[in-house]
Amino acid sequence: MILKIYANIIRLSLDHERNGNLRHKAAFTLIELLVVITIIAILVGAALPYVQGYVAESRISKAKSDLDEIKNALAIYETREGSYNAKDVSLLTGRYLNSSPIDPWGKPFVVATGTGIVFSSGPDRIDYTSDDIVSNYQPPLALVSVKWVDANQSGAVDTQNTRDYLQLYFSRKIASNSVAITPPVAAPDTYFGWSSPNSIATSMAWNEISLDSSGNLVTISFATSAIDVFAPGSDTFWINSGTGIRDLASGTGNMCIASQPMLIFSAR
Ligand SMILES: [Ca+2]
Ligand SMILES: [Ca+2]
Repeated sequence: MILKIYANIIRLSLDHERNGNLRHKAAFTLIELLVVITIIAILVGAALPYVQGYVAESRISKAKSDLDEIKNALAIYETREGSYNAKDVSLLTGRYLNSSPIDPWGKPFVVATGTGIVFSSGPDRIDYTSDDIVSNYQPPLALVSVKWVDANQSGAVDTQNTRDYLQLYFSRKIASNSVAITPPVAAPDTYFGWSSPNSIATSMAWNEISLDSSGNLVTISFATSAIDVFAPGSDTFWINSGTGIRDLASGTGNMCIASQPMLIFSAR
Protein backbone atom coordinates (compact mmCIF):
# COMPACT_ATOMS: atom_id res chain seq x y z
CA MET A 1 0.00 0.00 0.00
CA ILE A 2 2.72 2.38 0.96
CA LEU A 3 4.58 1.37 -2.17
CA LYS A 4 1.47 2.12 -4.30
CA ILE A 5 1.06 5.60 -2.76
CA TYR A 6 4.74 6.26 -3.32
CA ALA A 7 4.45 5.20 -6.98
CA ASN A 8 1.46 7.55 -7.47
CA ILE A 9 3.40 10.46 -5.97
CA ILE A 10 6.28 9.81 -8.36
CA ARG A 11 3.87 9.62 -11.35
CA LEU A 12 2.14 12.89 -10.36
CA SER A 13 5.48 14.52 -9.94
CA LEU A 14 6.54 13.38 -13.43
CA ASP A 15 3.23 14.58 -14.94
CA HIS A 16 3.70 17.98 -13.31
CA GLU A 17 7.21 18.21 -14.70
CA ARG A 18 6.03 17.24 -18.21
CA ASN A 19 3.21 19.81 -18.11
CA GLY A 20 5.72 22.43 -17.03
CA ASN A 21 7.97 21.52 -19.98
CA LEU A 22 5.04 21.77 -22.38
CA ARG A 23 4.08 25.18 -21.05
CA HIS A 24 7.70 26.22 -21.26
CA LYS A 25 7.89 24.85 -24.78
CA ALA A 26 4.67 26.66 -25.78
CA ALA A 27 6.00 29.93 -24.40
CA PHE A 28 9.30 29.47 -26.15
CA THR A 29 7.53 28.80 -29.47
CA LEU A 30 5.56 32.04 -29.14
CA ILE A 31 8.78 34.02 -28.62
CA GLU A 32 10.34 32.25 -31.60
CA LEU A 33 7.30 33.16 -33.68
CA LEU A 34 7.55 36.83 -32.69
CA VAL A 35 11.25 36.87 -33.54
CA VAL A 36 10.59 35.24 -36.89
CA ILE A 37 7.77 37.70 -37.68
CA THR A 38 10.02 40.61 -36.72
CA ILE A 39 12.85 39.32 -38.92
CA ILE A 40 10.45 38.82 -41.83
CA ALA A 41 9.08 42.33 -41.36
CA ILE A 42 12.60 43.77 -41.38
CA LEU A 43 13.55 41.75 -44.46
CA VAL A 44 10.38 42.77 -46.30
CA GLY A 45 11.03 46.42 -45.41
CA ALA A 46 14.61 46.16 -46.64
CA ALA A 47 13.65 44.31 -49.80
CA LEU A 48 10.76 46.59 -50.79
CA PRO A 49 12.86 49.22 -52.61
CA TYR A 50 14.63 46.44 -54.51
CA VAL A 51 11.30 44.89 -55.46
CA GLN A 52 9.99 48.27 -56.61
CA GLY A 53 13.21 48.85 -58.55
CA TYR A 54 12.89 45.43 -60.11
CA VAL A 55 9.29 46.13 -61.15
CA ALA A 56 10.29 49.49 -62.69
CA GLU A 57 13.18 47.91 -64.57
CA SER A 58 11.12 45.02 -65.83
CA ARG A 59 8.51 47.47 -67.16
CA ILE A 60 11.21 49.36 -69.03
CA SER A 61 12.57 46.07 -70.42
CA LYS A 62 9.09 45.10 -71.54
CA ALA A 63 8.62 48.47 -73.28
CA LYS A 64 11.97 48.04 -75.03
CA SER A 65 11.18 44.54 -76.25
CA ASP A 66 7.74 45.68 -77.48
CA LEU A 67 9.42 48.61 -79.25
CA ASP A 68 11.88 46.23 -80.93
CA GLU A 69 8.95 44.26 -82.29
CA ILE A 70 7.09 47.41 -83.41
CA LYS A 71 10.24 48.88 -84.95
CA ASN A 72 10.77 45.76 -87.06
CA ALA A 73 7.10 45.75 -88.06
CA LEU A 74 7.33 49.43 -89.11
CA ALA A 75 10.47 48.79 -91.16
CA ILE A 76 8.79 45.88 -92.96
CA TYR A 77 5.64 47.94 -93.48
CA GLU A 78 7.61 50.80 -95.08
CA THR A 79 9.49 48.38 -97.32
CA ARG A 80 6.25 46.86 -98.60
CA GLU A 81 3.74 49.70 -98.48
CA GLY A 82 5.67 53.00 -98.38
CA SER A 83 5.63 55.65 -95.66
CA TYR A 84 3.80 54.79 -92.47
CA ASN A 85 1.22 57.49 -91.72
CA ALA A 86 -0.57 56.67 -88.46
CA LYS A 87 0.40 58.15 -85.11
CA ASP A 88 -0.22 54.84 -83.36
CA VAL A 89 0.47 51.22 -84.29
CA SER A 90 -3.05 50.57 -85.60
CA LEU A 91 -2.02 50.11 -89.25
CA LEU A 92 0.39 47.36 -88.23
CA THR A 93 -2.12 45.26 -86.37
CA GLY A 94 -3.01 42.03 -88.04
CA ARG A 95 -0.60 41.80 -90.92
CA TYR A 96 2.56 43.04 -89.17
CA LEU A 97 1.76 42.75 -85.45
CA ASN A 98 -0.44 40.20 -83.70
CA SER A 99 -2.09 42.81 -81.51
CA SER A 100 -1.91 46.54 -80.72
CA PRO A 101 0.37 46.59 -77.71
CA ILE A 102 -0.11 49.14 -74.93
CA ASP A 103 3.00 50.23 -73.06
CA PRO A 104 3.59 48.92 -69.50
CA TRP A 105 2.20 52.19 -68.07
CA GLY A 106 -1.08 51.81 -69.95
CA LYS A 107 -0.57 54.24 -72.84
CA PRO A 108 -0.43 53.44 -76.56
CA PHE A 109 2.95 53.55 -78.24
CA VAL A 110 3.43 56.68 -80.37
CA VAL A 111 4.78 56.66 -83.92
CA ALA A 112 6.42 60.01 -84.78
CA THR A 113 6.15 59.50 -88.52
CA GLY A 114 7.96 62.69 -89.53
CA THR A 115 11.07 61.69 -87.66
CA GLY A 116 11.20 57.91 -88.00
CA ILE A 117 10.93 57.07 -84.32
CA VAL A 118 8.45 55.10 -82.24
CA PHE A 119 8.31 55.59 -78.50
CA SER A 120 6.65 54.90 -75.18
CA SER A 121 5.95 58.00 -73.09
CA GLY A 122 7.56 56.14 -70.16
CA PRO A 123 6.72 56.08 -66.43
CA ASP A 124 5.52 59.71 -66.39
CA ARG A 125 3.03 58.93 -69.21
CA ILE A 126 3.84 62.29 -70.86
CA ASP A 127 5.09 62.47 -74.46
CA TYR A 128 8.46 64.02 -75.26
CA THR A 129 9.95 64.06 -71.77
CA SER A 130 13.29 62.66 -70.73
CA ASP A 131 11.95 59.31 -69.50
CA ASP A 132 10.53 58.40 -72.92
CA ILE A 133 11.77 55.09 -74.31
CA VAL A 134 12.60 55.62 -77.96
CA SER A 135 13.41 53.39 -80.88
CA ASN A 136 14.37 54.35 -84.44
CA TYR A 137 12.63 52.55 -87.24
CA GLN A 138 14.42 54.61 -89.87
CA PRO A 139 18.18 55.15 -90.12
CA PRO A 140 19.59 57.49 -87.46
CA LEU A 141 19.95 61.18 -88.21
CA ALA A 142 23.39 61.87 -89.70
CA LEU A 143 25.15 64.58 -91.62
CA VAL A 144 25.53 63.27 -95.18
CA SER A 145 27.36 66.04 -97.02
CA VAL A 146 28.55 69.63 -96.71
CA LYS A 147 28.74 71.85 -99.76
CA TRP A 148 29.99 75.37 -100.33
CA VAL A 149 27.87 77.35 -102.78
CA ASP A 150 29.81 80.09 -104.55
CA ALA A 151 26.72 82.25 -104.85
CA ASN A 152 28.56 85.34 -106.12
CA GLN A 153 30.54 83.22 -108.58
CA SER A 154 33.81 84.82 -107.56
CA GLY A 155 35.65 81.49 -107.41
CA ALA A 156 36.60 82.29 -103.79
CA VAL A 157 34.92 81.79 -100.43
CA ASP A 158 33.62 85.27 -99.73
CA THR A 159 30.59 87.52 -99.25
CA GLN A 160 30.86 90.15 -101.97
CA ASN A 161 27.39 91.31 -103.08
CA THR A 162 25.54 87.98 -102.86
CA ARG A 163 26.96 86.02 -99.96
CA ASP A 164 28.29 82.48 -100.34
CA TYR A 165 26.72 79.85 -98.15
CA LEU A 166 27.08 76.28 -96.87
CA GLN A 167 24.54 73.53 -97.48
CA LEU A 168 24.34 70.74 -94.89
CA TYR A 169 22.46 67.67 -96.08
CA PHE A 170 21.10 65.29 -93.45
CA SER A 171 20.09 61.65 -93.82
CA ARG A 172 16.51 62.58 -93.01
CA LYS A 173 14.19 65.20 -91.58
CA ILE A 174 15.06 67.47 -88.67
CA ALA A 175 12.39 69.30 -86.67
CA SER A 176 12.30 72.98 -87.61
CA ASN A 177 12.47 73.98 -83.94
CA SER A 178 15.62 72.00 -83.21
CA VAL A 179 17.97 73.90 -80.94
CA ALA A 180 20.87 74.44 -83.34
CA ILE A 181 18.75 75.58 -86.24
CA THR A 182 16.69 78.12 -84.32
CA PRO A 183 18.14 81.61 -84.82
CA PRO A 184 19.73 83.41 -83.16
CA VAL A 185 22.15 80.72 -82.08
CA ALA A 186 23.93 81.81 -78.91
CA ALA A 187 27.04 79.65 -79.24
CA PRO A 188 27.25 78.00 -82.67
CA ASP A 189 30.61 76.42 -81.91
CA THR A 190 28.79 74.37 -79.28
CA TYR A 191 26.93 72.67 -82.10
CA PHE A 192 29.30 72.80 -85.05
CA GLY A 193 33.02 72.61 -85.69
CA TRP A 194 35.40 72.78 -88.61
CA SER A 195 39.08 72.46 -89.40
CA SER A 196 39.53 76.00 -90.74
CA PRO A 197 41.75 78.18 -88.50
CA ASN A 198 39.01 80.84 -88.67
CA SER A 199 36.44 80.87 -85.87
CA ILE A 200 33.28 79.10 -87.00
CA ALA A 201 31.30 81.31 -84.60
CA THR A 202 32.26 84.55 -86.34
CA SER A 203 32.65 83.31 -89.94
CA MET A 204 29.02 82.40 -90.45
CA ALA A 205 25.77 84.39 -90.26
CA TRP A 206 24.29 82.10 -87.63
CA ASN A 207 21.19 84.19 -87.09
CA GLU A 208 20.23 83.40 -90.71
CA ILE A 209 20.60 79.65 -90.40
CA SER A 210 17.60 78.03 -92.06
CA LEU A 211 16.01 74.68 -92.70
CA ASP A 212 14.37 74.14 -96.08
CA SER A 213 10.89 72.71 -96.51
CA SER A 214 12.16 69.17 -97.13
CA GLY A 215 13.58 69.16 -93.60
CA ASN A 216 16.82 67.56 -94.82
CA LEU A 217 18.76 70.64 -95.89
CA VAL A 218 20.20 73.32 -93.60
CA THR A 219 21.64 76.48 -95.12
CA ILE A 220 24.12 78.81 -93.40
CA SER A 221 25.33 82.00 -95.08
CA PHE A 222 28.80 83.39 -94.46
CA ALA A 223 29.03 86.48 -92.29
CA THR A 224 29.72 89.67 -94.24
CA SER A 225 33.21 89.90 -92.75
CA ALA A 226 34.14 86.38 -93.85
CA ILE A 227 36.65 86.24 -96.67
CA ASP A 228 38.55 83.07 -97.59
CA VAL A 229 37.43 81.44 -94.34
CA PHE A 230 38.18 77.88 -95.44
CA ALA A 231 39.52 75.90 -98.36
CA PRO A 232 36.91 73.80 -100.16
CA GLY A 233 38.10 70.26 -100.74
CA SER A 234 40.61 70.28 -97.86
CA ASP A 235 38.85 71.74 -94.78
CA THR A 236 36.22 69.73 -92.93
CA PHE A 237 32.98 70.40 -91.10
CA TRP A 238 31.24 68.36 -88.42
CA ILE A 239 28.37 68.28 -85.93
CA ASN A 240 29.48 68.17 -82.31
CA SER A 241 28.43 65.09 -80.44
CA GLY A 242 25.41 65.25 -78.19
CA THR A 243 24.28 68.80 -78.89
CA GLY A 244 21.46 70.60 -80.59
CA ILE A 245 20.75 68.92 -83.92
CA ARG A 246 17.95 66.50 -83.37
CA ASP A 247 14.84 65.55 -85.22
CA LEU A 248 12.50 66.24 -82.35
CA ALA A 249 12.60 69.52 -80.50
CA SER A 250 12.30 68.19 -76.97
CA GLY A 251 12.52 65.15 -74.79
CA THR A 252 14.58 62.30 -76.06
CA GLY A 253 14.47 63.40 -79.68
CA ASN A 254 16.66 61.55 -82.10
CA MET A 255 19.98 63.34 -81.83
CA CYS A 256 22.23 63.62 -84.86
CA ILE A 257 24.92 61.01 -84.55
CA ALA A 258 28.34 62.60 -84.29
CA SER A 259 29.70 62.78 -87.77
CA GLN A 260 33.19 62.15 -88.97
CA PRO A 261 34.85 65.38 -90.02
CA MET A 262 33.29 65.88 -93.44
CA LEU A 263 35.14 67.43 -96.35
CA ILE A 264 33.50 70.60 -97.57
CA PHE A 265 33.07 70.31 -101.32
CA SER A 266 32.24 72.94 -103.83
CA ALA A 267 28.64 72.65 -104.99
CA ARG A 268 29.61 73.60 -108.54
CA1 LIG B 1 7.68 60.65 -70.78
CA1 LIG C 1 32.36 83.43 -103.68
